[in-house]
Amino acid sequence: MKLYQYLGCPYSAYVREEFSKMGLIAGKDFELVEARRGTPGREEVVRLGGKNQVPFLVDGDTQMYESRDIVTYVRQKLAS
Ligand SMILES: N[C@@H](CCC(=O)N[C@@H](CS)C(=O)NCC(=O)O)C(=O)O
Repeated sequence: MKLYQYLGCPYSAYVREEFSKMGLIAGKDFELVEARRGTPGREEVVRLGGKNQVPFLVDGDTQMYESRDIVTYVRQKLAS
């Protein structure tokens, strides 16, 4: 899983915090991709998902914007 995000974004922070509560470790269980405006990561977000917005999750064929949807998706994935 790749989570496109940046430090000053509160929605990104929410997802990082929830991932941490689930016991997920960046660099091990998922990849954190820097995606503030003007970065290659942000260009990838727009290219892949078509929207200029973070957080953005890519998990195989699944792509998702919206912090709450991302948290719900990963929680359900871990539970299954
Ligand atoms: N409803 C979205 C809001 C996400 C959002 O507003 N993200 C901001 C950054 S914190 C964004 O991408 N703004 C456009 C930009 O930074 O270019 C969510 O919950 O994920």
